[in-house]
Amino acid sequence: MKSSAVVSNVLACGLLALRGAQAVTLSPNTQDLFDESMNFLDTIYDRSASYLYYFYYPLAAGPHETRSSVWYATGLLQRNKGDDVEQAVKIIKAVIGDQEKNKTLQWFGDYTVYPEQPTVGTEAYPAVIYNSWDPNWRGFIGTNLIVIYEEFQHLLPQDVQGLIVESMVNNTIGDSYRVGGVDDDNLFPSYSNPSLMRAVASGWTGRKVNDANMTAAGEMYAQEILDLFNLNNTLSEFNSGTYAGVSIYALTLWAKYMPQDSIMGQNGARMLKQVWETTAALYNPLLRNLAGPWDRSYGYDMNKYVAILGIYLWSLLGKDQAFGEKSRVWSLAHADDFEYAPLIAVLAPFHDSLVSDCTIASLKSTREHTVTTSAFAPPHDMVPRNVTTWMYANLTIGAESFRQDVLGGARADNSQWNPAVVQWARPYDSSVGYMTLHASEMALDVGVAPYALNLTYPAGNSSSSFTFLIAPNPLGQKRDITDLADINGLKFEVGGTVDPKPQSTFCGLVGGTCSIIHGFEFWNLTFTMPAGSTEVPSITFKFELE
Ligand SMILES: *[C@@H]1O[C@H](CO)[C@@H](O)[C@H](O)[C@H]1NC(C)=O
Ligand SMILES: *[C@@H]1O[C@H](CO)[C@@H](O)[C@H](O)[C@H]1NC(C)=O
Ligand SMILES: *[C@@H]1O[C@H](CO)[C@@H](O)[C@H](O)[C@H]1NC(C)=O
Ligand SMILES: *[C@@H]1O[C@H](CO)[C@@H](O)[C@H](O)[C@H]1NC(C)=O
Ligand SMILES: *[C@@H]1O[C@H](CO)[C@@H](O)[C@H](O)[C@H]1NC(C)=O
Ligand SMILES: *[C@@H]1O[C@H](CO)[C@@H](O)[C@H](O)[C@H]1NC(C)=O
Ligand SMILES: *[C@@H]1O[C@H](CO)[C@@H](O)[C@H](O)[C@H]1NC(C)=O
Ligand SMILES: *[C@@H]1O[C@H](CO)[C@@H](O)[C@H](O)[C@H]1NC(C)=O
Ligand SMILES: CC(=O)N[C@H]1CO[C@H](CO)[C@@H](O)[C@@H]1O
Repeated sequence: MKSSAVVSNVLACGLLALRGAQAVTLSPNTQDLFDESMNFLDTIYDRSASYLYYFYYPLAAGPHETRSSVWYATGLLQRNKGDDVEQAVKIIKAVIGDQEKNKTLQWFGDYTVYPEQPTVGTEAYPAVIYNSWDPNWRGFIGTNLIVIYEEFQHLLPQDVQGLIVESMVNNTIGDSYRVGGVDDDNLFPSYSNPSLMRAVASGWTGRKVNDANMTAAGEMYAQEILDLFNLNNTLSEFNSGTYAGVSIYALTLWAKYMPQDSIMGQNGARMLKQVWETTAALYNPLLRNLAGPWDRSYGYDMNKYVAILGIYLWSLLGKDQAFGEKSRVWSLAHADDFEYAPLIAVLAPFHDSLVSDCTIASLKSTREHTVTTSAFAPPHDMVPRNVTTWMYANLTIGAESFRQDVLGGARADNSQWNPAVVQWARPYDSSVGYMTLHASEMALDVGVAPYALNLTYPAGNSSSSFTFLIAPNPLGQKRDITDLADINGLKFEVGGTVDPKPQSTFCGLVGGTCSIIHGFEFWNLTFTMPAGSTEVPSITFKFELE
């Protein structure tokens, strides 16, 4: 239990140590990622439709999907074997052909979610943002078209090049209709991943067609994002296994395609390095997981779901470190994000050159240290969130204090928001145990120290409760978790003002009393306050590895 935590400065890596030169060919790790993802995507490509099938849990009966098809087209252009280029061109034309062309609609310039979808905005298919249409598809697909144009122009017929630029003009105009808080939209500068994509889409397109206003709009968005970032050199959408990957992708475009007279060209590489430094400081290579807290997560154990960051780790460090050598990545939870891999691979030679040797060493390091930083996502954060994470070889404890005006983080999504997370190695089978706070309040204070976690609800009362989602035990260990003592691999000592005896329920795949989240089943241990208590709700834990 003795420990001497080293407080780590996540900026320790400095900014100048570039690794390797920019290469045109893929590194062995990246090539391996590229080949495995393309081999998989080849099997779900429908040549007659020129779209990939819709690969998303639960698997749909037949339809195709738009966004992943463009990712695949990027891979086809990179591979350039047989009729790959012809297929890529068919995909690009089909996707742009179906792009919304009516300027008066809120989803002008957006692409379909899937090509068979009914007409959005009809009686049978009402326009519902993030549902029947997805405003972020402008960013995802548009920025991918930029990569295709920049990297593979020499393979594209003249008319397709023109089509891409025209598509980007409509895309950028349509995206300018987005204003956070208006018309059900939520695109504030703090919504990092789509903001970063919007800025580069507008900046690239404005320059391409000599539209000074469009160029200026891109710079303006970029400045707003940068101002938030510079507060602590962190993304407002902090530490997300999935969306840090998207932000890193977008920052790669800032650094690679924006000139030095652009705020994006000036800051993209630095921001990318700093995001990686923080990510590396929070990455535990033995657990193969990013430690908490996670602003937005699609799972609780990166060995069991495809986080986009996992795809980057494959490219940087190899498959074994990212997912395990034998992992069938297409069969993990959230496997559809594996479809992003060809695009990440194509950008990898440039991207990897911005990740310093020091950051690579930090990703591989198991040394004990504590990370403290903060992140700020207005308008939903009243004050910056303060993060403390203790990193140890077989145990990580990470949490953030916050004051918000919505439940479930800035995205108001409690299925993604994990403000206090503990992960540990389970010696029984080397698997990862986890415990995460399922937030039920809009304010939290945290204390994190070696082997200790304290949580307090400053605005709570006797009706407050602390719900923890807990990993089921490994196969062969106790089936039922009715109390903390039943949890495999970690010993708990509980204190605070709560009743120390939790209620236990199971949220299972085919049974139980509550629903799974993102394909993960879990035990729900909920601690309530003693009846009539007038104390501030708090719970404290001391942990010991088994
Ligand atoms: C564009 O959408 C508007 C509704 O906002 C509709 O009135 C108009 O007819 C549409 N235009 C075309 C060319 O379909
Ligand atoms: C762009 O929008 C205009 C209408 O404003 C439309 O005529 C044109 O076909 C669109 N271009 C593409 C590539 O969708
Ligand atoms: C300039 O761009 C802004 C933001 O994209 C837009 O609202 C405005 O209408 C544009 N003005 C002109 C003259 O194009
Ligand atoms: C985080 O720390 C800053 C001081 O650095 C403070 O102003 C802010 O209120 C803190 N946030 C929370 C949620 O406690
Ligand atoms: C971490 O756990 C592994 C096996 O689960 C064990 O071999 C190793 O000694 C542990 N390391 C530390 C630092 O506790
Ligand atoms: C947790 O709370 C206990 C009791 O108030 C206190 O002694 C301890 O220092 C706190 N630990 C942390 C990490 O905040
Ligand atoms: C506790 O606070 C919540 C939310 O403010 C309120 O709905 C509830 O009635 C309060 N409970 C008690 C016992 O005061
Ligand atoms: C956890 O269990 C409590 C009851 O003990 C219930 O109120 C809550 O909705 C459950 N939460 C989840 C995410 O299943
Ligand atoms: C935790 C941390 O590093 N917080 C810093 C964030 O940035 C502000 C403003 O520069 C500092 O005051 C905090 O100390």
